[in-house]
This record gives sequence, C-alpha cells and structure tokens, in this order.
Amino acid sequence: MNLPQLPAFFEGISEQFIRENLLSDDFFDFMNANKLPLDTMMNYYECAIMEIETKFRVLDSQFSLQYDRNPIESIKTRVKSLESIMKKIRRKNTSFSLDAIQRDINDIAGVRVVCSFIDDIYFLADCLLKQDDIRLIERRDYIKEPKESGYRSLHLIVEVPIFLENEKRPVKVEVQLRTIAMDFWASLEHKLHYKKNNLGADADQLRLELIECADMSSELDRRMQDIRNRIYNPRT
Ligand code: 0O2
Repeated sequence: MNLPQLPAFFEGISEQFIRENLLSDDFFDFMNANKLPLDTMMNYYECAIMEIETKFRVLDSQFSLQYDRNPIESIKTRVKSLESIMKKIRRKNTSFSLDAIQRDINDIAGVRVVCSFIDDIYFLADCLLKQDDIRLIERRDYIKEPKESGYRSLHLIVEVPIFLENEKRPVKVEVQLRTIAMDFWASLEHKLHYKKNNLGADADQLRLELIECADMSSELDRRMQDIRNRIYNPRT
C-alpha cells in the first residue's frame, strides 16, 4: 500500500469497527440493559430539583406576603448533561458505575437561585437548611472567599428525600445562591472564559480585567445592600 491509499484504508477499518462493535447485537443489548437504570437515576435528580425549587418558591411567596417584596429574582434549574458527567468522572477518576456516580458527583442536579440582595442569599440558605427533611452535605461560601477567577456565589450541597411508589430516597442537589450582579458576571465569564483557556495572547491582562469586573459588581452589591438597609432599617 502506498501513502495516498492510507486514508481509504483507515476509513475501511473504522467502517468495519463501527459495524462489528457499535452496530453489533451485543452493543445494543449492553445499551438496553443500561438505559433504564440510567434514565431512572436521571429521573431521581429531576424529582429532587422539583422538590428544592418548590421549597424556594414557597419561601418566596411567604416572604412576599409578609414583607411585600420578593427575595428571589429568578430560579434556574438543570440536570447535568451526560457529557459533563463523563468529563467529571474522568477528572475525578471516579469509577464508571451508577453507584459511584451518585456517591462521588454532587452536582448532577443543580438549582440556581438569583436573589435581589446579599442578605437574601443568607436568609434563604438558612431557611432551607432549617427544614427538617434537608441534610447539609457541604457548604462553600465563595462570597466571603471568592474563587481566584473572581467568581462569587454561595454553594450548598444538600440531600433532599424524594418519595417514590415504595421508597423514600435521599438525592443530592447543588444549590447555587447569588445576587443579580454575581449572576451577571458569572454568566458572561462562563461564555467568555470558564473551562476554555483560550483567552489568547492577552490572557493574563484579560484575567485581571475579569477579576476587576467581579470586584466592581461586588462593590455594586455592597452599595445596593447599604441603600436597602438605610431605607428599611434607618439608624434613628
Ligand atoms: P457548569 O457548566 O456551570 O455546570 P467538585 O469536584 O464538585 O468539588 P467543582 O465542581 O469544581 O468541584 O465545584 P465548584 O468549583 O465549587 O463549583 C462548580 C460550579 O460553580 C461550576 O459548575 C460553575 O457553575 C460554578 N463556577 C465555579 N467556578 C466558576 C468560575 O470561575 N466561573 C464561572 N462562571 N462559574 C464557576 P460546573 O459543573 O463546573 O460547570
């Protein structure tokens, strides 16, 4: 075989590989055997998200009746994609089984609560953690100690029970609480930079500018909180 024939040769091999492996009955049997357990696991996370989202909506509506304002601006939820789960398995060197995934990956179910003021974040977190069916697994306060990138949010990993036909099952959910300003910064930084490492030749300077923007939005949060305090709790 000469050099120009190589691409066709490899194409032939990959075609043969796909036919023999990925289109084989064994492969379909393997997929079918694992599809239901995987779908079932993902459904547990969907259900846990519904539980946590409802808890925040209940708190928001109670607060709005009591104090005539809503501490929550918006709630976003997501179940981690299979691709992101796989990447995390690789990064954490976790074994590839559904049990290991559920044990070692804490953020398959994610609930992001965007609040009006910094105080609302801590108020809502306390209210959630006081509920007797919620178990706190981990708390990371990236507001008091921002990440190197400038990222700020309060992260809680909690366990919430979901009630199935014959079973009560604890499921882990990552709750991220942040202000509108923190969310504005994190959303744009996520698009521009997070997990990409392609800031180009000016990378160091751009990283510094992103940190500066995070500091500016944090200052904005602090001032808005201060204005709120002076309106609602004026020093006489
Ligand atoms: P995505 O795409 O948002 O879902 P762990 O192994 O779980 O302990 P991990 O996952 O790195 O470690 O936990 P960390 O850093 O406490 O929080 C991870 C999540 O916080 C990320 O989820 C992001 O949503 C957010 N986050 C953390 N750091 C940054 C940052 O510098 N910039 C932005 N924009 N978001 C950040 P995922 O799953 O990594 O990504």
